[in-house]
Amino acid sequence: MPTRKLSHGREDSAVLEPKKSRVKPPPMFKVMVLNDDYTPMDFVVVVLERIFGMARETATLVMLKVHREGKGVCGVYPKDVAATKVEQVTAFARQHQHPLACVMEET
Ligand code: TYC
Repeated sequence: MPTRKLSHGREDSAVLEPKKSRVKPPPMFKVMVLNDDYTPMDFVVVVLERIFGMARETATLVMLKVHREGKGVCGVYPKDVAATKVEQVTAFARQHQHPLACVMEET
């Protein structure tokens, strides 16, 4: 078994330093929806509830921020999860003939 560093040089100490991690945390990606002039506000709220698990009140606040500011973060995920969210939003929007755009960006 590899040895662990003691908090002070004495061999009989029972206190171990936390082990230094040798792996980087995975890169994370923000998933964002973009404003447009055609997607109904109610539809964006449903997307935020269904795909990002937001409560209606939070979803409404995020939708209004996107409407006013042009884009907004829906969540931050590892790459594969973020890519799936983008696909789900895009597929759901196209099924309903809305142009809603969703993109991901490394944090
Ligand atoms: N701007 C849209 C409207 O006025 C609403 C909207 C909000 C669309 C957020 C997209 O990501 C969006 N109907």
